[in-house]
Amino acid sequence: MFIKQSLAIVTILLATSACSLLPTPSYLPAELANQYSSSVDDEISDEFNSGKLDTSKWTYRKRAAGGLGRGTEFVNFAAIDGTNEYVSLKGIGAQQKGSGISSLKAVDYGFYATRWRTTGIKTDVATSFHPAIWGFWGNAGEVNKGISPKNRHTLEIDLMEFGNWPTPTHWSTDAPAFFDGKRIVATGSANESDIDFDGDKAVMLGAPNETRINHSDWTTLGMEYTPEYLQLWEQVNGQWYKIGDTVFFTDKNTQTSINKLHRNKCYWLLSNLFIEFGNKPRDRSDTSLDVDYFRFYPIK
Ligand SMILES: [Ca+2]
Repeated sequence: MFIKQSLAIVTILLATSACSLLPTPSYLPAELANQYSSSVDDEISDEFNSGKLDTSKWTYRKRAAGGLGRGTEFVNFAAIDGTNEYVSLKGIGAQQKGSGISSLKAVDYGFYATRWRTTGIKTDVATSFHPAIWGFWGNAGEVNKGISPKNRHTLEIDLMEFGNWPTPTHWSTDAPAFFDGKRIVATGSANESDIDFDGDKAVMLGAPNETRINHSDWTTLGMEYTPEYLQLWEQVNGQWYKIGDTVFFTDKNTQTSINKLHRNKCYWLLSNLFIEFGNKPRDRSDTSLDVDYFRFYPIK
């Protein structure tokens, strides 16, 4: 009996010891552990490790200002290391086409985490492509989804969006609000009568951000979307840090606040579109938006 108990204790100690050697997963910022589920919503989250598009979660993007490619030439999978893969959304300059995928499920409050990089994006010349990871009330997909149009106030959340017209080429994080499908200016008014369609928007991380111009490095971003605010995070060397400005849901639209009427569920789009605005010279070098994972931890 004593031997059995001792063996059991030794076994437990060994098991504990073995576990302690494993790196502690830092999937969520530690200080947010009580706020969000420790498990992802598997209906929209994807590690992109299965070698092909999971059509129970994603559809190919359909509508776009520029051309959209199809098939594995444009949406393919490649290995990072071991069994970890990423989805690669190609932009092929000679064909003037980009690519994109859209979620089939819409979600709102929770913590979003995504690891991504681009290839082929040069900082010193305007690119013809437009990589972005963003939420919208419609998915613009081949399997088309959208939330009820009865909600006249809507919100777009650009977790990461490249500007492809200025140089240096850069990305930013913001959240333009819409009324009846048109963008609202940041007048500071709760009254929707003073709408200007060339308006401003709430900005979490402005652009250009000179410290973030090495676009071929993997970048891990997190974003809190709660009924009260939007907050961007970045994970560096396993540690999460808040970055940028908090945008609060209030009763008006400004650069730092969004009228809470606009809070809506979003479909999530991962896209690398071909878009050329104006007459500026463009670099049509092939590009890609590579995404290691997209995770959504619902709010508790
Ligand atoms: Ca992956």
